[in-house]
Amino acid sequence: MFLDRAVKTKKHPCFSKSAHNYARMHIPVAPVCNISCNYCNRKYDCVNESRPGVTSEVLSPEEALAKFRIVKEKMPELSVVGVAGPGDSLANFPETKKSIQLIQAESPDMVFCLSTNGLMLPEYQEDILQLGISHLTITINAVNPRIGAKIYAQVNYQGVSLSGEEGATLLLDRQLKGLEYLSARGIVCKVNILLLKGINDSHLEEVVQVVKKHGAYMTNIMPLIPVKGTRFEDLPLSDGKELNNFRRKCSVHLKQMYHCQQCRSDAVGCLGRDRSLEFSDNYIKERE
Ligand code: CLF
Ligand code: SF4
Repeated sequence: MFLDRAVKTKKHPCFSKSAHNYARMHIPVAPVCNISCNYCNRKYDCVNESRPGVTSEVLSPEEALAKFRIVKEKMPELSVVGVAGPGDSLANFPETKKSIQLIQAESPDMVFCLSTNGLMLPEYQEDILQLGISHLTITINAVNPRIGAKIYAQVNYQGVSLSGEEGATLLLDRQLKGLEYLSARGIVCKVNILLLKGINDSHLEEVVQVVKKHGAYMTNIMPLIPVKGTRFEDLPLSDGKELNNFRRKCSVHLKQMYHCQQCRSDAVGCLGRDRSLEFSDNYIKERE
């Protein structure tokens, strides 16, 4: 790993458990999504990186900068700024890019992090490198299009909407291409995998092995939080013990994350010590 990436990883609470006293801030500047997951209801946040049932405010890049200034002043332990929805960070790339540029101009020492479904990675991989983003999360729930077809209802690419295995094949191809390209150039890539019982549970190890081959630094197997009105709302759930067994099994292949908080897209604070309400737009307006 490149030296500065190793130093930054030590200050990133998602990538390093020992960084638990460092805080991250999500700037919710990405409302649009370009795929349709069967576990997602867009009334809520992107389940890639969020807890459903909590609707986030959406900020413009300028508002994100203003919020960043407030958070940074009150939270000296802030080390990471991330874009994790509420839609997809790359489906809103102009806003994502501008927000990062604005914040970076003031605080070049921040670690910048993106979370994405990966569909647009090949389009934006050069921009991601140039922007100085050091950490990336791609949600890859399947590496077999037959399984992917059960998870993704639609994949919208260049004005065409694909479904079934066709959509899943395109998505997977672009996820793996982006992962490989960016990992090879020093971006620290984590792959999030949603554990979907009866859909991909017997496939998890294969996902981990394939993403490892394409350069992933670690994987984060997360439990499904069922959302009403979605196709997967009644999927059986896993308890913590079962989840950790899956993670342990996969740890033979690759580093695993055990401390994910499935954050909101406007989360602020150290992992497990969320302070997002304190910095919500409404709260700030009330004080003004
Ligand atoms: Fe945010 Fe995600 Fe970056 Fe972390 S969250 S974009 S990598 S800065 Fe972290 Fe939250 Fe788990 Fe995500 S605990 S949901 S893994
Ligand atoms: Fe929802 Fe995220 Fe899937 Fe888009 S990528 S459909 S926002 S869970």
